[in-house]
Amino acid sequence: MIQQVDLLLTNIGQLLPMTSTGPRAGKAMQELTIIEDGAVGIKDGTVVFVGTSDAVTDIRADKVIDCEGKLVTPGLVDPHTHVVFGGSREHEMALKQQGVPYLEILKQGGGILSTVEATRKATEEELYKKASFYLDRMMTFGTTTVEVKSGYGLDAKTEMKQLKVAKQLQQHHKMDLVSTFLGAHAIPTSHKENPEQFLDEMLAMLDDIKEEELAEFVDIFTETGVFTVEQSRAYLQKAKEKGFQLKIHADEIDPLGGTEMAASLGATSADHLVGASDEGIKKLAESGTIAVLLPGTTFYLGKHTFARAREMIEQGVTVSLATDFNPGSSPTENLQLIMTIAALQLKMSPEEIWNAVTVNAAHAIGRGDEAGQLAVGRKADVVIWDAPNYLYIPYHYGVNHVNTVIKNGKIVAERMRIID
Ligand code: IZC
Ligand code: ZN
Repeated sequence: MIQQVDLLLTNIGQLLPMTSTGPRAGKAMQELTIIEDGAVGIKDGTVVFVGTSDAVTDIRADKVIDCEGKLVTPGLVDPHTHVVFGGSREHEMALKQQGVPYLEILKQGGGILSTVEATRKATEEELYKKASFYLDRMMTFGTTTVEVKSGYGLDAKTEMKQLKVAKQLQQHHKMDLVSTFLGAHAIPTSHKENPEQFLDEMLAMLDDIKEEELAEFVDIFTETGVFTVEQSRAYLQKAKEKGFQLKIHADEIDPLGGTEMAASLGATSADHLVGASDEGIKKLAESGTIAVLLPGTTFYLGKHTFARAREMIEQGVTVSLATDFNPGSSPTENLQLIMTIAALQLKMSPEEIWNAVTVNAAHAIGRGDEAGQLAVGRKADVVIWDAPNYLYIPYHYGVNHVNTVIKNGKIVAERMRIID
């Protein structure tokens, strides 16, 4: 029987379907199926065929793309970003060069708090336009699903403004977004002496956030000078009771034990984990809490000690990777660059890296059934890369290897062109 499709990709050099029944943990992260001389058929925004080119004789297509031996993968998933914010922090680079630590800049009212000031001043329209620009750029780099956090308001009004902008982006931007409430991102100057009261104010927002469907996850920055493990545990426990899934900024700078706490609360993910203890790693493996590693942040903070990805994988942890795109510690939309840093500094293999930015990243944001895999019946989020094989993306670094991005079956980005 002849099958009619809207779009057919043929002559794919290496096709990575990334199909997996669940997240890939530990040694299973090394698994990678490669279809050579592959083809993908798309109809009504959905994948209807994945296989080899010689099997497509009875498929008719409105449009055919000859992939000329290129690599084709699912759209990338970026499971940790702070895309909605006002202003920027380029002035902090000189402070960093002078050796002023990230947490010291924050303590002096800069860092996150300076972004809070700019975000409070910005209108909803301004925030929407700015975030939309960054999301467009992410898409041109091959990302088709993104998690986005609030946390630059630190008061009910501005947190709501950020969450509403995220919801509007969810509804109108081509990117798929998953929203996280990070009201507990820093202690605002007004509550310096009373962080617990501040956390209560943030908790008081949860019913409205739930009712208006403004966030699926609740996150907290557990760090020296920000929130303690005890405060974080009590806060997250209450969020969990209200039906939210949990994420935690854990052990990013100082090893406080946020990793163990994340695992014991059954968090969906624990993120950063540079200072995670042996015990913390063991607990992640046991609980299935996904480790979202952000090596671009470690690199950008000028640190030399990276998260212990090798130990995590050897112990059976499910590892994912994200940009942590934010105006302070990781101003980049480029997940391909993070893949290179993961190879060089986390010593992750190319196979582990591809699992980390597709199937595992999707599971880290509760989208395991939707994103991160190219399979019949799933939405057609596909990237054609200007690369002959999957090893090539982490290898040739700092540039954009995207040839074509397809989102829900439609071409939404094409490679940079020189205009004569
Ligand atoms: O704006 O600095 N680490 N939060 C926790 C951040 C980095 C974002 C920022
Ligand atoms: Zn973050």
